[in-house]
Amino acid sequence: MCTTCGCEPKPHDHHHHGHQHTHQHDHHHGEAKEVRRIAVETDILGRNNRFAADNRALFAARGIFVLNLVSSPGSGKTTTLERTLKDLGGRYRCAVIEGDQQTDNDARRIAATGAPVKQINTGAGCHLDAHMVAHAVEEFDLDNLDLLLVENVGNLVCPASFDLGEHHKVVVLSVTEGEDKPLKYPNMFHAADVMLLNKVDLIPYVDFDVEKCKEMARRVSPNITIFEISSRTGQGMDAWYAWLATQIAAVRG
Ligand SMILES: Nc1nc2c(ncn2[C@@H]2O[C@H](COP(=O)(O)OP(=O)(O)OP(=O)(O)O)[C@@H](O)[C@H]2O)c(=O)[nH]1
Ligand SMILES: [Mg+2]
Repeated sequence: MCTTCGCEPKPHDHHHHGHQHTHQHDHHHGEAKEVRRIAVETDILGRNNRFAADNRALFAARGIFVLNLVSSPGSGKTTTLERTLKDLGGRYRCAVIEGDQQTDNDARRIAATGAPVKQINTGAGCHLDAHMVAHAVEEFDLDNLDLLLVENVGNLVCPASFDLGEHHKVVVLSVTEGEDKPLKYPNMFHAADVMLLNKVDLIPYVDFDVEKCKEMARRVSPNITIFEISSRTGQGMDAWYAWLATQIAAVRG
């Protein structure tokens, strides 16, 4: 169920689309439905937030640094994770949760790096929620973990609303998507503390203005930390690794 994209049955809202209601009765009926819709949304997010708080307390108690990677489909979340795990797997104890509607393709790619991984298939669902993550982490040895990386379902809208108990949302934006995405999908960029601008190896082949993109991202998220990377060539990854190292050290205490 999702409160953002309409993947749950929602009351009709014809009156917003030019269909004139003239009867007082219809008007009240619509208002009642709207009140019920808001109550359902509040309920879903409230329930999610309670699970997220439990997750956060668990991660804090074990000293695990947790990131929630979000992006549109295909921006390079899994490729970034693969390279990060290959490069840092010797230094930190890492585990991964993979979220996709279907298939275990990404989990198999992660497993090939040697990291423990749990695939969640959401079916019709368009995002991970905190309850799913709570169950997924039961499979890991949490006493021996430094870094938990969660790859959300590829979707630039719905995962923004769902706290998983992570320390930060990391939004991955690739240069093939157009530099205006932060303004078009502001909720996601506002929710993220870090942006990985990926596929910079493709800049010569696409019309993409890096400075404009960074300016747009900062307009919706003034303190966002931005790394320009290519998870294909490895360009720019060292700065990302340095940031990770600082964060992991801080959480470990
Ligand atoms: N040129 C180039 N291609 C990349 C880069 N990163 C990823 N790709 C390619 O982009 C495609 C999608 O990458 P994935 O890592 O599967 O993307 P994803 O975000 O995990 O996709 P979903 O899980 O489906 O949302 C693959 O063909 C990758 O090889 C990059 O830095 N440069
Ligand atoms: Mg993926």
